[in-house]
Amino acid sequence: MNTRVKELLSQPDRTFNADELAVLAAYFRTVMFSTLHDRGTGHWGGAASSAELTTALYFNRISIDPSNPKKEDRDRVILSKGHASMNLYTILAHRGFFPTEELSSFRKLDSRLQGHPCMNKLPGVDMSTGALGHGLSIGLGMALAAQLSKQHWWTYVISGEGCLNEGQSWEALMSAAKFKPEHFVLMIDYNKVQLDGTEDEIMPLGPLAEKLKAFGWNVAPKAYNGHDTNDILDSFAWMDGDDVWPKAVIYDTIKGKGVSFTEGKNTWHGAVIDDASYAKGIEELNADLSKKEAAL
Ligand SMILES: Cc1ncc(C[n+]2csc(CCOP(=O)(O)OP(=O)(O)O)c2C)c(N)n1
Repeated sequence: MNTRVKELLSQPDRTFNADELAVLAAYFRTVMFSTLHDRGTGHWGGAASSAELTTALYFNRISIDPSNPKKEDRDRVILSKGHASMNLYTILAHRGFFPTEELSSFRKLDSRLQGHPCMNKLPGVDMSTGALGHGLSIGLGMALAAQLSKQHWWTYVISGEGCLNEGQSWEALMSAAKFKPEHFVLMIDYNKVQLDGTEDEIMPLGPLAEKLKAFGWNVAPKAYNGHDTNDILDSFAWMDGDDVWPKAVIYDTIKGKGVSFTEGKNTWHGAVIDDASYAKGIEELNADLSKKEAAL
């Protein structure tokens, strides 16, 4: 770990600004890419897609306590696109939920870091995910639990558009619009590329914002850039803006973001990162990290 990142991560304050978040996300990408290469398994494309979204949530916004992972009134985050587990694991480790050294156990037998996140094994995981489309229904339950118990935690569901291909997501969208739990937010990592093709080839979702509105959701007035930490912080300001629930935010993202030859390619959804690709890719990721550090 380089010194600047170390300094940032050793700060007790967890409300980093946009430039600091950009450095952290760039660093986390290097960790994810290296770990997935070392282990010869896992999902790079989707993990790279959500890197800034998860970094901004965990290092700027949510209220959690890594020393008390089950704290009753903590904010909840559900990574509905559970195959992007390496993204969540990297964030949770660097946020203090478990030692960063444990990342190297990814997908080994008996590891707490399974291919898809397991809430019963790993502290910090609010829900086991992996079967696409479950996250929103579960998140709705958590948000309703807050309402019923008169607590005020926020519930965030991070969903790929693959989750929205599942009928269950649309049942949850209808139910949430009926019950309107406060502090319930759907964050859509909209990279438009899935496992074996593009969204348009598999199941076109557009016009997505209009559909969400028609289902009764309060939808952010624009699609934010999910790799621009300034834009993500603006989306957080929008979440805080009015009291109309539930809220949905669409983020335009790029699958495999950060490595030129993986960007926008479904073939890099879950491909093994071979040595030659690793050498080329890590050079690009390190260069991006250096550029962002220089801008601090
Ligand atoms: C119910 C279900 N069907 C199929 C799969 C196989 N699968 C895993 S990831 C994926 C595509 C995910 O695409 P998206 O949600 O857009 O994620 P991202 O592009 O961010 O990786 C599919 C079809 C699954 N995990 N669950």
